[in-house]
Amino acid sequence: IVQLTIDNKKVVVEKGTTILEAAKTIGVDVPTLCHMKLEDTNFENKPGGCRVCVVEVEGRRNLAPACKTECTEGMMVNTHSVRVVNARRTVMELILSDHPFDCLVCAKSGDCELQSLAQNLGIREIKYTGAKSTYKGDESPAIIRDMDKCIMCRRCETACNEVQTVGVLSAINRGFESVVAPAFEMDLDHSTCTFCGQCVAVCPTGALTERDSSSKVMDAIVNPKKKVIVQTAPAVRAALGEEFGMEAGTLVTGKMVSALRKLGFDYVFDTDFAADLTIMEEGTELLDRLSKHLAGDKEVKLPILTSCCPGWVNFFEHQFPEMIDIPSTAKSPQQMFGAIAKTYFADQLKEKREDVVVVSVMPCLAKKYECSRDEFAVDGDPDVNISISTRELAQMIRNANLNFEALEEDDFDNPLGESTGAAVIFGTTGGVIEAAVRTAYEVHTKKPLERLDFEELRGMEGIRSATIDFDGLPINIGIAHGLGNARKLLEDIKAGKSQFHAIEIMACPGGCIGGGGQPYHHGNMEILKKRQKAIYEEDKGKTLRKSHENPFIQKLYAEFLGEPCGHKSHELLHTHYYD
Ligand code: HC1
Ligand code: SF4
Repeated sequence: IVQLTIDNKKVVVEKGTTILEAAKTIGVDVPTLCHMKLEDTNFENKPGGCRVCVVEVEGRRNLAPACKTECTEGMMVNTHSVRVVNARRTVMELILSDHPFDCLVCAKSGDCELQSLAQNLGIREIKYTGAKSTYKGDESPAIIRDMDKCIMCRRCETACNEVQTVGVLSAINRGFESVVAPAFEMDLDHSTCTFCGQCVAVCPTGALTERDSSSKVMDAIVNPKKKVIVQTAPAVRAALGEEFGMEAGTLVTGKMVSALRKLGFDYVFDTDFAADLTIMEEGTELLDRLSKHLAGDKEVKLPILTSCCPGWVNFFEHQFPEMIDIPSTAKSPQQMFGAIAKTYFADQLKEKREDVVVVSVMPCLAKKYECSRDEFAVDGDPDVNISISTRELAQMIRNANLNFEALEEDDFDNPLGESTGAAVIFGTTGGVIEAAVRTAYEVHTKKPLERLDFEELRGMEGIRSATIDFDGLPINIGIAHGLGNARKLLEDIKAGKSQFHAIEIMACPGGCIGGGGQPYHHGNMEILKKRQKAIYEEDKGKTLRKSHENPFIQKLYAEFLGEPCGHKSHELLHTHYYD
């Protein structure tokens, strides 16, 4: 225990606590551009590089970086003396001297931590001008890197290398030339990047942003030859409101539908419909593998791994190529939706598939990459034409000058807009496997479930496990979110140590609610917990909460697909992976 004084307030903290953390406990927010601590995890980025967090410590000649200085007994700290503020201004002026001045047209404008700090410090002129460092641009299908805007905070490195263990980004070169980049400065597209977008989620400036496709969407909407269909992912409704100043965890499903209709989409459908469909296919595959396993088939692969997250698919294709026959072959709900929209629904509309444009609104950046994969197109026409993020949709709503908060609640169109509570919970870690359990249990036991809420599968722990009793048959379930956690479960499978029958993996911490395309949460895990709560709330409020009870899914099988994992399903709803 250490006792000190910060801004005339007594503080008692554990030994080893930094001034930055101690200040936080008394509500003093010392500014920083590089420090990032992901609460509830062990991940912390503290290179001590930006020097914005300097504070004055009585008796010391130099100002001290709060993120790197440990509290000592009797320390007297001042976080906002004139000397401190002047030093911060100088630091900012130096950072800005090597930064492009295009705030007005920067994708990060309004969400940029550098911009808001400059504002808070009242910077009104760029004192130091001269040479600026410039780097080559990099545009992948999902992410744009503009390293001229990088301030070397190294947060993206922590996200990519420590949280995700992908290891694509690292600092190279020295001095003025230093930059964070993939090895040999190759483009992200040629690296083993999974497009999870977690680097984008933590970047304080406009150095890492999504590839914006909203103008393509507007072009399709104004094209009279096209029928434009939109599908919205489960996690979007639990976060979109934040872009309009609403409290995190406010469900905005009805307002979102209303906004999409006003923006001019011909049909407003729900990815949740396809999530129910995914459960029918993936659940059947799980039960099929299980029954073969119980019959003593040594060839059958268990555990089955969920396959709806494209960041995760990229990860195992790159990093565990010898295991590509373990994940479910079910396409993701985004892609199942596209395949059904461009066949079954296009037929109903009597439209050619090329004249139907499918747009998805996703919390994810990897979905942009996923829909561009060759295997998800027919004669060059993609099943999903354009994927935009939650942030891009918010921008489209602002462009149209809609007053989001005041919008009436509206309902999705049918048939591809009907969904159950099981589909909604896909949006959070643990939800996909809980949805699968609800259906697989009833199909396997032919008995109705007595309880629908599987609390043992819920939560925010990075790796979780539970055994669910399928009427005498114990099913061992594993859950991982964040690719670093996924790696641990995969290593166990590789070593023959895994006891699981089924594992759900989501690339982003929190699952899709923490996706790289969601409103920036700046590392605040409380926001993710509120979004998670909202997802379970929406599930609870649904009349139907099991995927196999969705009447439009039943109709789709009866009229078009036949049976789950049947011939037509295999053709339209399943995929294969590449090593
Ligand atoms: Fe997800 Fe999924 S849940 S992957 O996290 O399976 O992005 O929200 O749309 O496809 O349904 C994302 C979310 C999303 C798919 C579904
Ligand atoms: Fe790493 Fe994910 Fe960023 Fe790719 S998108 S560089 S995998 S953090």
